[in-house]
Amino acid sequence: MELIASLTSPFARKIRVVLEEKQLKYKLHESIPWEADTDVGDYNPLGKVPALVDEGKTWIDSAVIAEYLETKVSKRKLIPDERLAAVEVKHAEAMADGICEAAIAIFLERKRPSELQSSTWIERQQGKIQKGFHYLNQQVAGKDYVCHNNFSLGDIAIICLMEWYSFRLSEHQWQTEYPELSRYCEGLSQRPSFQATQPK
Ligand SMILES: N[C@@H](CCC(=O)N[C@@H](CS)C(=O)NCC(=O)O)C(=O)O
Repeated sequence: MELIASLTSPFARKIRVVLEEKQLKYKLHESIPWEADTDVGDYNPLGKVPALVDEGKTWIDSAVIAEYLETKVSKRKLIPDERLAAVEVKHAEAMADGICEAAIAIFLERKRPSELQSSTWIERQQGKIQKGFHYLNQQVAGKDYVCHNNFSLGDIAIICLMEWYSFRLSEHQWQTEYPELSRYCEGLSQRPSFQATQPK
């Protein structure tokens, strides 16, 4: 099994955490999609990480890859068997991934020459992040896990989002604004699979 990933991508990190949790051995093929000599396009026509090569087939998109790994290895479940419960976990994942896309859009916009940056675009993304964090703060209030009192792919997506956000957009001290989300993240981030995959 070979994972095409960059070490800073929150989407690739989701899969690195899933692989750690399921104790699956894999080869890490590091490739940064933004670099001129990247070979990501050889694996994913969309030029995005992560991609996973397994048994002669290449899978793309972190949500799809996580589902593939769950189907392949049912031990140490990250998506429940019961269908509605599984949709709830996928919903938490989609929310975290969507917020992450908005945060990445800001990060990329700020890399452009300042005269080309759009403050309207950045504000639009900030609105998604603000509402998204508020939603997550409510979802995890008083809880250790986002769904069904069990560790799941939903928790993985949220931790990968929040730690990427703190890593890349560190000027926003979100912890005091969203105390329940902060408490939840502090508890979960001690897990060995998160400790082993810190963005750097
Ligand atoms: N929905 C995709 C998003 C993947 C994604 O956007 N990856 C970023 C890195 S964090 C990327 O490779 N971007 C390169 C590009 O957009 O060209 C997933 O969940 O895998």
